[in-house]
Amino acid sequence: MAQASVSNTAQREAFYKAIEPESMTALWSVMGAIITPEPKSECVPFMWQYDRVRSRLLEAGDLITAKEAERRVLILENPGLKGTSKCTTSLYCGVQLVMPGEVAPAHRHTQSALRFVLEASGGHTAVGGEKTEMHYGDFVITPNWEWHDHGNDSDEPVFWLDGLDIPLVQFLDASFAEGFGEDQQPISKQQGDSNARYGANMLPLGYEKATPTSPIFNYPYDRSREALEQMKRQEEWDPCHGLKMRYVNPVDGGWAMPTIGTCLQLLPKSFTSQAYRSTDATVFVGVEGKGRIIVDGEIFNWSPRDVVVVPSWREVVHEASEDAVLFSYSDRPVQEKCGLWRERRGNN
Ligand code: 1HN
Repeated sequence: MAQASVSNTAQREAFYKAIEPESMTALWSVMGAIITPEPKSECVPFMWQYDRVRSRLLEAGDLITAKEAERRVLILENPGLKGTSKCTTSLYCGVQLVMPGEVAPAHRHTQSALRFVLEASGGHTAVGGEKTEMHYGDFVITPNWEWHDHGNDSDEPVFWLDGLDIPLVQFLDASFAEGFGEDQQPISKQQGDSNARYGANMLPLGYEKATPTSPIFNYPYDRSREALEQMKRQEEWDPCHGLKMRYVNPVDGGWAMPTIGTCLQLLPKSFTSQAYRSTDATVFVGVEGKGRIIVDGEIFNWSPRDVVVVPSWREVVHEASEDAVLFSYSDRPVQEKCGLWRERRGNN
């Protein structure tokens, strides 16, 4: 913007220096950097191969217990955002390991979390007095300020992806956190309680929305996958997304989480998408099959459980040589609420 047309003179430089100790800055000297004609992000496109993350996590398993670490997680930090613990400018991503017999102690915080289960033959998480078992591909929600703890009663390690709105909460200076004081919170509800009440296309009569987060806490993969399989028969592909469904809050039809939008999409065999860009930087997780995400010409060949990040407003193309399924999350709900979200279909 203006910056290009504002040149530096010795007088102006002296003025900028003079006002600096008085905590003032001339807008015209920085305007072009802060009001860009289109998004300019430090976040870069990147892919983490699951095998590498998994073996490093197992190394960490020999180094520290889940209890001592509180959460044994390797952060997937964007190489363009080093030292910030961010995967995108607004969102965090990590992969967590809970070894057989371990417990990740109960705590709560104002950051909201999603879990996307990568390997589990019997791990569980407890939220708000209810326990849920975790299976591959399940999308599990930890709403903000709810007590949560994790455990693994099976004899295999459990791995899942954590997506949190940490950078967003940090930006707003709204972080609170506390420990429960015991490893596990008391369980007061039967397993499956929230899915019975809220996940059967019904709601208890008179139910009133109490929080902005979906009352369903585990969206099991088999049900979401079955929906995609049924719809696949219609072959009504979106040219940019294939078949993309968003997880909803059954109370109001909105996103399942207030700060993080989550989707599951099917790319049919031999599909090549149209070019697409949107203002919500997106974290994709491979679930089934193999595919290719091309970001401004840079190719990422993904397999199940690999993680690919696409920054804001970068051109993305999807290709799949076989039926392929991707889970994804972004800050789209926040941008929509603020009237900021934009997309562009096709190249230009
Ligand atoms: C957290 O509570 C979990 O509960 C995982 O599993 C990752 C990263 C930062 C802060 C809190 C969990 C987290 C986290």
